[in-house]
Amino acid sequence: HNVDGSVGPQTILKGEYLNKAKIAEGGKKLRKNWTSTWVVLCSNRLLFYKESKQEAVANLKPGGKPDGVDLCGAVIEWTTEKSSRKHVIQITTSNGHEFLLQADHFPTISKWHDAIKKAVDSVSSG
Ligand code: I3S
Repeated sequence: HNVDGSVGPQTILKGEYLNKAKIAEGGKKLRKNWTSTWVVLCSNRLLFYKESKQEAVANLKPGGKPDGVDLCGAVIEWTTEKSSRKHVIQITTSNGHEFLLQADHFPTISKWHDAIKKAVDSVSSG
């Protein structure tokens, strides 16, 4: 799945499709809606695209402005309570947005968990 989803020199983990659900915005609970999202990790941000760069090119569309999450001060944790799905991680941003990310293949989501945690730790410590 590691086609070139690179978005610049800051990219530290290339795009991959993960299931994403936003469950709170600014501390306010939202109705959960799982969607397959192309996720790219940069040093201080997690970006969500509707489609991979390859597909955007194939569809002759610009990449579009992605949804993004500021990782500074964010908390990332495994959760078994927020979903009946397996292999779910929760990201809570400093401004109270909450996201779930999930993949059926455990090694996939585990790799993203570890990479996001590293990014959070390094961007939050200074
Ligand atoms: O936490 P919830 O409310 O049980 O999440 C489920 C709902 O989002 C459901 O949609 P509806 O509210 O339209 O029924 C989804 O279809 C389910 O996938 C959600 O539960 P899981 O356990 O899959 O996260």
